[in-house]
Amino acid sequence: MQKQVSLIGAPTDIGAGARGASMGPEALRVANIGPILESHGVQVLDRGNLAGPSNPWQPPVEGYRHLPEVAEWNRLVHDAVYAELSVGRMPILLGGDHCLGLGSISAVARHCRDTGKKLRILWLDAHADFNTSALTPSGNIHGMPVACLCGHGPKELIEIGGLVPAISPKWVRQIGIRSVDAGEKRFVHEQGLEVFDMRYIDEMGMRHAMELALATMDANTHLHVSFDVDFLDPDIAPGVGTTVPGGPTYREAQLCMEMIADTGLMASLDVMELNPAIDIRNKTAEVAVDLIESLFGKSTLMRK
Ligand code: Z70
Ligand code: MN
Ligand code: MN
Ligand code: MN
Repeated sequence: MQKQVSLIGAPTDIGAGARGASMGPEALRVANIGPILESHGVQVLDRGNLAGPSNPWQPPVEGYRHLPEVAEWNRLVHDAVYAELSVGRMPILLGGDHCLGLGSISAVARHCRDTGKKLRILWLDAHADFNTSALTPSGNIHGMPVACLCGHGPKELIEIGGLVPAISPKWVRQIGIRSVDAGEKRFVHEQGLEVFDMRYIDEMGMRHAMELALATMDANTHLHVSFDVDFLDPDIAPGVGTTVPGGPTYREAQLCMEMIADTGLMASLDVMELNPAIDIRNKTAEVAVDLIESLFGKSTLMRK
């Protein structure tokens, strides 16, 4: 059956440390995400943009910047993502900053509970996003969604999908990590997240990292991909709020996406942290869409 995809725009930078990710959804549309997916035989419905609170750009309060607004945006994302999954469509969340991974994945986790699916999450990112209010150096909630999903965070964030915790750290595989705060690093180890950091990828190769990251999946797995565009090396993806040098090259990132596509298990996707205010002629949006094509099975002429 034809894959049925729904695009959900979440135009906000409410959890970020720089303004501009609010323009991400439109930049992805300008880079032709819809028509390009259709050219790969996918049926695409663009649900338009969610309308949440504006960004008051205030300093953190008790370790969180904009907590009420972050909670409201995540409730909207949760409801929209859950609704698409409930009617058998594949949601693609167009971010928006990565704090919204919380709303998206809590909806996916709820859907997996409803349907008896095994959830696996690939977190493609330069950052572990595993801070808490006690550990965070910034108060920016886009540095906290994975911890919140695992039950470590404020009530209004951890309860969004109904069940606390929404996920187990054992379901997460992080790829491309290269910027983790000191306290956050200890917490990642303590909680037992599986991390394929850049050191690992440099030594063992993207292929081996992905083979392990995808190893425990089977036909009953719902694979969620949370793609923070700052996963990519800044050479190919300068248009993000926080560039971190030493990320995957174009070729490594393509292989990563192709190996995910080969599983045939991806059932939901986030595309986050694209920041057109910092980009060069929409280059980063275009590379993101190019990689998303590979996630949907674009492959070279040499392979069938
Ligand atoms: C740092 C913090 C961060 C981007 C996540 C950075 C967090 N660990 N930055 N995504 N772009 O402030 O928590
Ligand atoms: Mn389903
Ligand atoms: Mn992130
Ligand atoms: Mn990041």
